[in-house]
Amino acid sequence: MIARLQALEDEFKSELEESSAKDAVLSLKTKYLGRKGLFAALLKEIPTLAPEDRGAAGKAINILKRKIEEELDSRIETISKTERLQELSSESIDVTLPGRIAVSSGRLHPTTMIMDEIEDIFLGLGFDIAEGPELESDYYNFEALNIPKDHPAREMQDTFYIDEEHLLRTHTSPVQIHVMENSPPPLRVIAPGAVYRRDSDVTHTPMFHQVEGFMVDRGVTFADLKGLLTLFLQRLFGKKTPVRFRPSFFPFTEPSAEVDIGCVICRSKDSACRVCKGTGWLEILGSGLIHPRVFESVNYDSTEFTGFAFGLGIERIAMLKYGIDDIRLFYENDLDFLTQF
Ligand code: 2U9
Repeated sequence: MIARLQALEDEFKSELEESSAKDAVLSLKTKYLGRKGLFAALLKEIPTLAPEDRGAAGKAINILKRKIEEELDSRIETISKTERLQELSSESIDVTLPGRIAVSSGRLHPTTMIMDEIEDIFLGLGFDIAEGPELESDYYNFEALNIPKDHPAREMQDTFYIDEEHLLRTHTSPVQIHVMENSPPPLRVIAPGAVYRRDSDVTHTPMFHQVEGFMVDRGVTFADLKGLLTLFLQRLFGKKTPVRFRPSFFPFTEPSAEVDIGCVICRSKDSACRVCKGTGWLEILGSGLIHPRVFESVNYDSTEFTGFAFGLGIERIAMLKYGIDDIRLFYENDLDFLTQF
């Protein structure tokens, strides 16, 4: 029996050596350890041996059986581990590889970009930012700004009325009225936001954006207005940009001035320039010293305080800066247009 077991062990070893696939090792296990396997057959032979040999034979069979079992199990485990590693490495994803579809990222609308730039300049000059409702009363949009009901200036800004008393604001000036009603001078504030006018052509959309601003204190003069607006425009368009002031009229300011900059497209050098029409100048904003009647409506003493105010249209600035000739392009959601800036 001992010699047979030795031969069996040798045979097992050479068979195991040749079995590298998991299936082959599993069938070896069946061949040796299965219910109808070689060891089951050996154990069945024990009762046929001489009684004094049975104990030793049984023991030897079981020792070899356990040894073979351990070797098979350890081989199966090694194969399983290798297979799992191969599986993992074939399934792994290299997250650093570039994607197959180009992902386009979102970006700011050109109007927002100009608005942010203007806000940054005024924040740097010590101004606060104020916002207010787009639905306003006739009083805040017109009356408090020295534009009475029959005033021809109401026709200059064709208005969307909600009812007799309410409207969509035609400028952000009502924000400044709210600010003055709620805080005493000195004040330095800008009011950016959307405004609405019944108008639509290549230079007008029914909704557009403005930044208005004002400063109120003792002793504010027209020289302060000129100094601050020149500084602002040269920060926005470049240090060497020429700036000029022309007399104008607005009901809420007296005296009033329109402000031009030297053409940023042709640098005032092209008599056929499409943008400045050969004049060399671009009208950029309106401004003036705040009318004493406006101060009266917010209970500011106009003998003690003076102030200046100004207003500009954002889309117009973006059009001039980027050489765009139709304002409606801003609101057509055409990505080919919007992704250029
Ligand atoms: C208060 C007092 C005065 C704001 C001003 C302008 C001149 C002006 C236009 C520019 C182009 C509007 O977008 S636009 O059509 N604005 O010309 N705005 S002075 O004056 C104020 C505002 C508030 C209390």
